[in-house]
Amino acid sequence: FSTAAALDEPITPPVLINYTQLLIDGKFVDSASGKTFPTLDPRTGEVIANVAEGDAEDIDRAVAAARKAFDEGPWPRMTAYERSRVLLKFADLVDKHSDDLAALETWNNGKPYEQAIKIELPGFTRLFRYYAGWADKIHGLTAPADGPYDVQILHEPIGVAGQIIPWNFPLVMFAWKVGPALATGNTIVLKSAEQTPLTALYAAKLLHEAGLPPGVLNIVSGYGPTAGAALASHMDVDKIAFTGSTSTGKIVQELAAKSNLKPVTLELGGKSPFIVCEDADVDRAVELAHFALFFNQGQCCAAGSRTFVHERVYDEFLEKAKARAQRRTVGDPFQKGIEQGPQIDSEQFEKILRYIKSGIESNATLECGGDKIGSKGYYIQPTVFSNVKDDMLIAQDEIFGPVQTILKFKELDEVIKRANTTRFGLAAGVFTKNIDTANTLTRALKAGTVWVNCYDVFDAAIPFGGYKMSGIGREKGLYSLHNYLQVKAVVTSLENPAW
Ligand code: TXE
Repeated sequence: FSTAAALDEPITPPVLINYTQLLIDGKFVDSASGKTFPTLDPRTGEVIANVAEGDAEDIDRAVAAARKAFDEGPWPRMTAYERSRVLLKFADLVDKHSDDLAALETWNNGKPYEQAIKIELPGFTRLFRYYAGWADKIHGLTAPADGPYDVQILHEPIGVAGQIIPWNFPLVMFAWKVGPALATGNTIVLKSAEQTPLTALYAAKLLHEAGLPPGVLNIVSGYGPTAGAALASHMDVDKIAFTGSTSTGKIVQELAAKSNLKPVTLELGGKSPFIVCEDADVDRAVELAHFALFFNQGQCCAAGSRTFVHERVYDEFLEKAKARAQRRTVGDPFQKGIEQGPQIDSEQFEKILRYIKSGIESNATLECGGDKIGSKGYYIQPTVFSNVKDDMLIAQDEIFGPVQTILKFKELDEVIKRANTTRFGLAAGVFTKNIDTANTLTRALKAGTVWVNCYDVFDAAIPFGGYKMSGIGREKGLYSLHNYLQVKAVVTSLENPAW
């Protein structure tokens, strides 16, 4: 991987930062307190911009704007076709600005520019186009009744949606939340992650250029315990959607319950198994397991972070997995051909190094990596542990970094049990040529997504979410529409009344 010397001279990002204020009621404004907070470059830890810091008072202003836009229109009263056209126009504008958005995403998050421009920007516009397609296809239902009644079941927008997103995929998370909420006619207050506030502001500006009326989408940058908590506990917010850690998800649900019982959807952490069966083509299994764990610096909720390998192929797999990790190109994410950039911030960086230490102390075998890279920023060596046991911390907790833990198994029943022995249930991977093995595993694994001979396939139409403590509800696809719709039954007597 790149040398530390190369990392000491970061490439100048090819983009300017134009939007750093809060976006409330269609206007960029300072925070009520006038406070700002620094947003950092993960390559160096240096400040790249100071951003308006929203807190409870700004959330109040944003919710008031969203409420007015919902109650007085025009957004919920525009035809669904008109709403759909705004979303389509927005997607076209994002295509035009995709270089800037990708550069900003890389600068603020540290992910490889090639990943941002080739995977995340196309995924972002695809998702908005998908939900633009749904906007005018949201039908109600009718139902039979035991009597002379006409029953209509209407699907109405829920109102003001609060949305709290994390830093690992700032634009993609924006799309998963904002796309379905707008398609169904809601208004929004979105709190971005404090580490990555920049692309949400840029994207929201483009949505306004595409014709979104003021107040429909408000963006409040700021911290979780202040701005985030104010949003989750707001009495005038009708729904809250959150993506982040399981511990913060619990807080959000509690705040929602203690305020106005707003419905909550949560997309939380994971410790997903990736199971390599005895019949696997080892080279392909190694490559896929590597991608499943190391993609996005290992900062994926769905990361295949427990690599279970059948004993018959274990030794060969281990040797090749180690060689693959050692070949991984780590360096300045703006450089071509780079697979891995820095971790998001010093907190995550330290947390990952602590888990690596814990793996060594618990007598897992450190096959490669295990240390930071360079003297600046948050780069970590691709790390592989073998001889990992189920009860080790590195096999139980979400590390959220480039640390692969490899575990050996013998029987299918045994691996099913071990794979499911976790408080999480977000995703799972299965690698086999045997259809019976695949069918057995896909039915037995307790996870919201099971990928067979593939991983991290995130199409707009495929629902995503977790079993157990990985979350509540599903995002993307048809399922996300229901998160933002109320159901109203209208029952009309068919009798000719006598009065
Ligand atoms: O998450 P938080 P953090 C996991 C991952 C990571 C760990 C901690 O394991 O190492 O979480 O990361 C907002 N009320 N994931 O600390 O705190 C916060 O401002 C309301 C998994 O960054 O969950 C941000 O916008 N909101 C994950 C968002 O919650 C609050 C992605 C996420 O931050 C709040 C990220 C509060 N009291 C981390 N406190 C995934 N599922 O993909 C914080 N927030």
